[in-house]
Amino acid sequence: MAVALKKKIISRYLPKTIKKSNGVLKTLSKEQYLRLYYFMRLTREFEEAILNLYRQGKIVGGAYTGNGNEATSVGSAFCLKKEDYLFPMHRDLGAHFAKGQSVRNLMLQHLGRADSLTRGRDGTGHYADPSLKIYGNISHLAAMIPVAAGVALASKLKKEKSVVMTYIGDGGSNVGDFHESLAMASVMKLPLVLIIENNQFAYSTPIAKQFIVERLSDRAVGYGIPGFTIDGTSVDEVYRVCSEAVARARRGDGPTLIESVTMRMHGHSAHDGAEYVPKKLLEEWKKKDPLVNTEKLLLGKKILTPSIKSEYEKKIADELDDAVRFALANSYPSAEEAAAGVFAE
Ligand SMILES: Cc1ncc(C[n+]2csc(CCOP(=O)(O)OP(=O)(O)O)c2C)c(N)n1
Ligand SMILES: [Mg+2]
Repeated sequence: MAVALKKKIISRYLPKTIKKSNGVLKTLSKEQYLRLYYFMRLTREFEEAILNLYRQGKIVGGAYTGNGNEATSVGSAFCLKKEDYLFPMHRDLGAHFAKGQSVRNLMLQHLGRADSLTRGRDGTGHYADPSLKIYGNISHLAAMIPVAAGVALASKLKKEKSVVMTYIGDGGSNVGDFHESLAMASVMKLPLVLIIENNQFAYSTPIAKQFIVERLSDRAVGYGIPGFTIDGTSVDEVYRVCSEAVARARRGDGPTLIESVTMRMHGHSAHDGAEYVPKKLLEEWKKKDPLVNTEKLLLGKKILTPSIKSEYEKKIADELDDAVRFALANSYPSAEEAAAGVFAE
């Protein structure tokens, strides 16, 4: 029921708004399609590896996945250039890869090791890598949006022509920071792209108990900026709408709000069996698996061939093997190192 409703919403809203574009819409090349597919597969398999390590007791803290969200995380960050800024959330591992982060660095990070980007002080995505302009998530929901808006303001003042892309969940989009940031970003025409990943749940709270607007992109109207609701399982659609929003931001025309509709296929994190999610809903969304459907699409277009597919499978398995071995061989930080720099003297 919820899925059918969402489908109706998506199909009703999409085409009209996209066609209004002024010609910057890009079609993906064969090479781009293959890279998107590669990153999506890498993301899915990296997270599977993390879940296995979690079950083996080798992960300190939680293990979050973006299973079902790969087209959104990869397709959106893929639109960014080197000079753009990425502020991903906890379901956006794919965005880190698309922005150039290495498998080894992300594995060190997830295993909380001394040579990770947080030097072992964190076991998820709370790192920053200024060399790649990736600023990992702030746990307090929506607190990252004012920071991203601030960076967009700095970029504008410095005339960098850089774009800032950030994300928030359906649940997090109800927090005040979300609205305050959009109020400021819209008035100041900041180069910000804000993506709401509507994955139907915020922990155990379904969207029906979170908001009564028909689509979260309707909130854009209140700030006088464009709002789009897209099928977040279609990498094609995610890329097309996000690249349009990025182009708009780069032109100096201000922020865009994008609601990407997906499903959280796993529990909130590995400890959560998500018994509260109706099985039927999961079965319906399983048919929209972004990785499976992208694979079908590319095989159909003859862009992906069985031999390229097995080459990718092998490359990913090797990369993950290498990264896991490399990270496990690295030590944890000492207690002193882990605590250093956390509090101001
Ligand atoms: C301000 C704030 N309130 C509560 C939490 C605890 N919390 C962490 S994730 C989460 C659910 C987030 O749901 P949503 O925004 O939909 O993102 P999703 O996990 O579904 O991707 C909650 C309640 C928090 N981190 N920050
Ligand atoms: Mg959610």
